[in-house]
Amino acid sequence: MKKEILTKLKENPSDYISGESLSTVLGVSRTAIWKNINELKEEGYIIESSPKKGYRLNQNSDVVNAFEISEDLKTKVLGRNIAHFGKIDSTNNYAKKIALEGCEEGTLVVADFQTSGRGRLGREWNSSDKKGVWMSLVLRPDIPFEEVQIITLAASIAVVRALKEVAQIEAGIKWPNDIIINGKKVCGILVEMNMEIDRINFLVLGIGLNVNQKVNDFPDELKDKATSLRICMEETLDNQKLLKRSELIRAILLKFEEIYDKVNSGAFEEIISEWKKYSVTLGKEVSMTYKDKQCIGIAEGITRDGKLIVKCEDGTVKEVLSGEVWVRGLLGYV
Ligand code: BTX
Repeated sequence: MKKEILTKLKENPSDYISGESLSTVLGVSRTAIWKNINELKEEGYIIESSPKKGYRLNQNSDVVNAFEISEDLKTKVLGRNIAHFGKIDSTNNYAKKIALEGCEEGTLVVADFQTSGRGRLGREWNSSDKKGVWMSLVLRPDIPFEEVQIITLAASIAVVRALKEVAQIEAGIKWPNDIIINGKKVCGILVEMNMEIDRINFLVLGIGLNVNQKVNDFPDELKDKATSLRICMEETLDNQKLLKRSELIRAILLKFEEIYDKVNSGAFEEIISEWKKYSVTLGKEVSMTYKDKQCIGIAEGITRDGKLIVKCEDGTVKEVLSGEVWVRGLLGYV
């Protein structure tokens, strides 16, 4: 019933619809309409009610749920099966659990709030309530496990493309997994792998994108290094435009599916060449820990499977899989 009411409200974005006409069209009592409208409000929809005119959906509603994401979703596989949570420990944890139980490829797990959002190497990912996109996808790619890094690069490209399309923001990629705007991190990507002998059983691709935070929504230790789309838009373009998390999720799913098809068909060169266009790492001085030694060099390129090629000060050239590489002298948070 809630879906039907929502559909009716969305069909008439600027007009009020009376409770009476909703109850006639949907064949239920006005009390039932009133109860469902209240439930929708509790889910986060902003519904204006006027005793004389009826109900109208405020276009500033920013709600994430399976209904909102699926509406007009153009993907073939990704996000066709959705698990949404108001609150969860980590969408990656849940995605791993259902992947082990055999869920279908492309299953999307998304939450409004994560109590234990995770970054790499056990780091925390700040995932405040309804302020960002906290999502994980279950993938079963047809690639050898040594090439898994290409998924991170592909996902980074997808996010950059989605931000350009939905928010007209040009973001950069800091190798291997940070999306950067104005020198600050707006999005992080965490890929976790489950293997069987020498092949990938499944991957969980976690994406955390800051959307609606204001500076003060971040804890002190993140204020200088994190940003959100809202902050960027206030600083730059159109601060009236409200970004909807569901719209961003749809865009990320579609952009990622386009690139994921290339991953599965082995078109890695195309992916790498697009990634290079957005990279803020290539050509920069980097500092890294390699086999327990500190090494400084220039990031010169990237291999077919996404390793960073670094020419060190001592003249040696190293290929770095992930570990720790900091871009020096460019970004605020080295
Ligand atoms: P990372 O290890 O590259 O980055 C983690 C670091 O980023 C933290 O140590 C902190 O300095 C900084 N940080 C923490 N929270 C934020 C934030 N909201 N914005 C900007 N910087 C932050 C990056 O790991 C991978 C993050 C993946 C998050 C997604 S959300 C959905 C999925 N579920 C889950 O538990 N993790 C992923």
